[in-house]
Amino acid sequence: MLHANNSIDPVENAFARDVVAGLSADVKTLPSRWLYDERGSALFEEITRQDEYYLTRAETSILRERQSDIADFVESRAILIEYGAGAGVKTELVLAGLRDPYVPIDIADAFLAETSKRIASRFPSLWVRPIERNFLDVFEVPFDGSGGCRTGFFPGSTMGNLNTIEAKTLLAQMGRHLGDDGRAIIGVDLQKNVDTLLRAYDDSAGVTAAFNLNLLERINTELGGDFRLEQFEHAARWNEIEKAVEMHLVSLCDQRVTLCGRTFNFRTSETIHTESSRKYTAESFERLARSGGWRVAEAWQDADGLFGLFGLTR
Ligand code: AVI
Repeated sequence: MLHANNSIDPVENAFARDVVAGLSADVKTLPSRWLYDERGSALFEEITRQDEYYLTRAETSILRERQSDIADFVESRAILIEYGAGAGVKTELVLAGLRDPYVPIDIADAFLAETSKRIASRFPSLWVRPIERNFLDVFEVPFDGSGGCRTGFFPGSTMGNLNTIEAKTLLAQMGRHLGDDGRAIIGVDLQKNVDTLLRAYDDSAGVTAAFNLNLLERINTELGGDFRLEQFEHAARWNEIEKAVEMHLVSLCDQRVTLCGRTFNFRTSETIHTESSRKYTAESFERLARSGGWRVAEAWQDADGLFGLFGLTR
């Protein structure tokens, strides 16, 4: 809703609420989910094709090379529930060994519709039942009457974008959705030398920089902000305590920004923290899985040991 001064009401608009709260904090931060408007989603797709961004290639190679092991682990279960749809060819590799139905869960309506359409045309006899939800919300996946066992699929290292509380909450929710005999396949990026990690989040073509800066553009367009993009710079930083690559937007001068009828001051070099991508070892992921009620039964890696795909049981 627009106020008399043409600003968006942060009480009613979730994006405005998060931006106002995030920029008002002592350490400025914005939730990474707002990076994914239409342009942000397209830029993310482009990131996955950059030489430096090894994650997608490595995970896809595991799914291809270990397809029969993964099919054995899944044991022709009915019902694949995918947390965050749109993983494209990765989903198709897992679906090849499964029976009905396929349940993609995603907050973005357009993504869900596109994924459902693509999967339905590739697997004409598969029953696709999309659920439009934020997978971090608490909700039920309706019982479909087939009584089959369920498998959860959460690829792409999106787990790494969740903080520890969110990750545990999601794992517990997956436990409820998938049941005591359920299984899950989760992809996470592995810890490695910091140079390789930082290059993956600051590619030479500048696609990741454009992806990060697009958040300011989105604030300008949707919330009437007056960010001057040329006065901010993308930075990827390694946080040794969190074992995470962080994306920041660095203010290049002392400046003042207005949005939603409020003014925010930035000092030179002050940053907005826009995303964390946590990196795991087999041991640290095992600890996380256990804290969410799961046990690691299988661990698959690509030939270079860059990425891990874990098969979980209860
Ligand atoms: C979606 N997610 C797993 C990506 C990652 O690697 O954390 C998002 C991303 N951010 C910058 N590059 C890619």
